[in-house]
Amino acid sequence: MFEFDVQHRDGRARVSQFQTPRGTVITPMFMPVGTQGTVKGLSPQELTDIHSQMILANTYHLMLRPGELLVEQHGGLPEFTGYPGPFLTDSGGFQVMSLGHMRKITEQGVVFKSHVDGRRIDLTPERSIQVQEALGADVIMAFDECPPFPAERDYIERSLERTVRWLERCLSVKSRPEQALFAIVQGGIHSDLRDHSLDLTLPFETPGFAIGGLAVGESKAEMYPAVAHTASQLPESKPRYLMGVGHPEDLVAGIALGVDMFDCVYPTRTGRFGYALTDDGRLNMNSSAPRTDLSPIDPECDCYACRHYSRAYLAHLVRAEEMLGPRMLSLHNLRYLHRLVERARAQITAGTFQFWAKEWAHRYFRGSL
Ligand code: PRF
Ligand code: ZN
Repeated sequence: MFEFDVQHRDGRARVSQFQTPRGTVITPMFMPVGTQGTVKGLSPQELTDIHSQMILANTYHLMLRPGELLVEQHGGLPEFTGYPGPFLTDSGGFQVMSLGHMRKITEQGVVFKSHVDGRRIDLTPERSIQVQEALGADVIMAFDECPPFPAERDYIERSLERTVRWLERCLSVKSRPEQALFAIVQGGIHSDLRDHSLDLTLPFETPGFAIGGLAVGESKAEMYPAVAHTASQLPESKPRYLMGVGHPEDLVAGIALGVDMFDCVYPTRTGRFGYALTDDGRLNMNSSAPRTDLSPIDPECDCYACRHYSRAYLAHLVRAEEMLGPRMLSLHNLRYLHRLVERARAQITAGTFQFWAKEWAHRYFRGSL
């Protein structure tokens, strides 16, 4: 279980297989975000059709509503949601900090007021694992703290040390061998603090490691070196997950640096806002050009929207605020990212990834951006 086999390498990029109880996934992969146990607007059948492999769900949201015990009574997330494949759950700390009210962090954990009904909630490493075990995902995440950006160096250091103590507490209560717990490396954009986090975290030898604390407001010129520095010190033989990252160019850059797993709300959120991802950049469906364009969003794309609808029809749906519009743009954007990682895997396998990545970026940034 949780065997991770690297099958091809090209520079630092790699193609691997990762075995989970609900099926083998191929990396690099992009995980759609299903915060509330649903990828906004899309059915499980649609996710399967676009070759989603693993869905991310959130401890924070599901413990507040409908409550993890209800999900457990159904037999876990796949049974509750109808999506039969692998799931990963995030541990909740990051969501508390970005969404919770009146939150307070102590050594014990995080206390906050529920955004649903104002109840006082205590989230600790132990409670996060208890909830994640009830939700029943294949991969669960350690309870960590992701400091805001910018934050004092001193604070980031004390916080990453506490995150390691929390990791220890997570591991000591974890009881289900059929779930893999990934540790999370923190340290902001400081390479020495990343080293410190790595030194303290790697000895736990968890079945996978995440790079947390990035994509929180720093520039890409600050984020990419932090990813490179961290990824290069993670074990070759375990999956590497860059949390909350996301944009097409970040996937290509992250894969080049040896990252295997990504998640982000970007494709679905930008779709709901009326944007379509293409190799020529992000297309604004509210702009004038698509209104009269009878071609599909992307003639190369095999998603339902590209096979059945013109840009003009989709632009009409968006303007008329018909719900099929955001649904189809979300579907297309997710398929775009899945196709992007599929193309990256093919290029890594052929040993042509670096060349392809440069060409891809050249076209993407010459386009509508
Ligand atoms: N920690 C956790 N979840 C996360 C992050 C993190 O640092 C990020 C950082 N971008 C996104 N999601 N637990
Ligand atoms: Zn499409």
